[in-house]
Amino acid sequence: SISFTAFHRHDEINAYLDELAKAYPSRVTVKTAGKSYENRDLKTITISNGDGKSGKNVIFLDAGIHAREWIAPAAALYVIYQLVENFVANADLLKSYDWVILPVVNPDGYEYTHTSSRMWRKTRKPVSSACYGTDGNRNFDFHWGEVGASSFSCADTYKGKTAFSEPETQLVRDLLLSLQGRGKFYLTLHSYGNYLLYPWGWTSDLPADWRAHDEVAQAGAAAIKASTGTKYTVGSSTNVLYAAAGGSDDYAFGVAKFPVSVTMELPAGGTGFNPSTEQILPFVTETWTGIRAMAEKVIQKY
Ligand code: 0X9
Ligand code: ZN
Repeated sequence: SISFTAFHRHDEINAYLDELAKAYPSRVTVKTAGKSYENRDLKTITISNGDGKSGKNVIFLDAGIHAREWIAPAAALYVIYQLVENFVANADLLKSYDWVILPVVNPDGYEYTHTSSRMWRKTRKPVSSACYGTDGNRNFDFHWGEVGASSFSCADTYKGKTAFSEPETQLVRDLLLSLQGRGKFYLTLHSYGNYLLYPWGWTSDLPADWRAHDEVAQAGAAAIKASTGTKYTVGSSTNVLYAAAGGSDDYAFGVAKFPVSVTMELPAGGTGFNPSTEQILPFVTETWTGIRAMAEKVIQKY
């Protein structure tokens, strides 16, 4: 099992996934989908209800593309914990859908924030003699580099030498494309600021079907508001936050054709990227309430 009273290292997170695969072989499949630049295993966990039916619709959730946003992988672990270890209470979420979860997209950066530099954001592949790392959320090949992304390799929002220059973003791309058709909801967890964001991130224009996104995101915000009183701002990335192209959310919607694609910016807890360990459980519980409500809405719609 895993605790929600500490932030876990990448090895512990992977060990938890492997432990679940062993304990629940009929409902859990863990795969090493690829490797990070520094050769860490990028593991996905696929969760089903064990009825043996294949080809179900899929909810794909990831977290930790930005290294320092520690509450995001913690929230992904809580989703995994609920769907697997609290299966009976959540059986409705697995009846007609499977869930695929990648809890740490950028383990090299994540480990670096634990060992060396708490505020690191990017990947860890060297890009110039002076600087390391690309912003994974500026590296996807959809209107890549057009707005809100830096060409300067030392910048925190560096877009990368080319689109998909990073093994970690290539892996998310390949997962998204492999799920095309079955993938109905892409949810990517970040922090912080209490936002539920939907496309587009590259233009202030709204997608034709923005209402579907809005309905799902509003359901999440309303559920959280009702449970804890926490307020989330809902809207398109460009319109409620800022324009930034090359994000995974725009790619999932614009290229991999997930009908609903949402970026969830979790709370800060007054300490930015560094919530106290006492805040982990309340934050991830509240986040799960929102994710659950959004998933229910998606399942009802598609
Ligand atoms: O800037 C980002 O990548 C996200 N905010 S964060 O503070 N976690 O860095 C927001 C991304 C929203 N989506 C797009 N702009 N596509
Ligand atoms: Zn982020």
